[in-house]
Amino acid sequence: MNERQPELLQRNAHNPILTAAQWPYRVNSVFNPGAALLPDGTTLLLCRVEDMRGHSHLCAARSANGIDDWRIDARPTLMPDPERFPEEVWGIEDPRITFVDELGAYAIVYTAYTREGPGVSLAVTEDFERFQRYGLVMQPDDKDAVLLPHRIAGDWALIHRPVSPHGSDMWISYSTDLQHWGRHKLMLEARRGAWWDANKIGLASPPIETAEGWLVIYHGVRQNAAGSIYRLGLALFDLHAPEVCLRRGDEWFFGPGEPYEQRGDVDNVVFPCGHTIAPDGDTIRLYYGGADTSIAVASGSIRSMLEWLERQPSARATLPVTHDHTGESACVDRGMSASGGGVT
Ligand code: BMA
Repeated sequence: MNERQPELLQRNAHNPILTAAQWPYRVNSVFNPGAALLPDGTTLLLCRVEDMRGHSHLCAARSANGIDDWRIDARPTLMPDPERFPEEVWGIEDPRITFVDELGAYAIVYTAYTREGPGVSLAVTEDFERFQRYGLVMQPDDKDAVLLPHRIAGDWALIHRPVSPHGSDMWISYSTDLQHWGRHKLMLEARRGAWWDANKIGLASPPIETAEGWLVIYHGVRQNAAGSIYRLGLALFDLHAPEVCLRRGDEWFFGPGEPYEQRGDVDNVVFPCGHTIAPDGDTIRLYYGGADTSIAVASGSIRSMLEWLERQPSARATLPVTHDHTGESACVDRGMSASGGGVT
């Protein structure tokens, strides 16, 4: 049986750290923030804010310590602009932020809620005041997307989560200009059957570049008779070919456990879209939406996450991993056929 292991993430005692009650204008809920550590050390959260119509926009909150004393923009920071971008007709949601050295700016990849379902949009900003919109870069049904912070072998790389009749898996696509995307590759498949991450997964916060590979926190959705449970897992991908999975944890490492995660507009959801990493290069603060209602933070160590991944049973079973980069991955559910099966 499993030995008891220390928790990888510790919830902050002040959770939830941001709620609708703190907002300078009337809103229903605040959740699923993207995060950035600004050059002066300020933590900026770009929060998804749901208004009283049920439509979302994005609003920035800034704090010197990343925990309290938030300064919240008096008005929405980034509003849907359906006149120029019709795909934003039902709102914009779930931003994920990466600082891109080459652009000298932050890339924000977010969900545009189109009449045909959620799609992926991109905007770039230097200051979180003025935004250059690229519009829809992945058509519906697609979400849970982020831009990697630099080119891979000369091309930009976008992780996203299209929906297919076979399941909702993570893909990666490449581009020379941030606008036109191709060379689509399957990155991580949802497992099938009884697994905690069966049928539907998606990227959580942006991948973390480590010496061992891209460390990816992803969410898995378990459907049961009572609804869904959103939990978090870990996987590691090749630095030079991020579609190649090196390790994948079998178990989830974080899930709804506190009242603000278990009860809200959507019960039993922890949903991170952003994190900050301290100057020590190891301490991570993961910012997440609790039950689609409020914002919470939990902290941990990147090194401990990598060590945890190494101890996972399937990592042991599949190591040493020898990849020829032809797409065969150590991370498929070996209990099932490659074609999936079991789910219709
Ligand atoms: C997902 C996204 C998230 C949301 C989650 C739980 O599909 O829409 O924004 O937090 O569902 O409702």
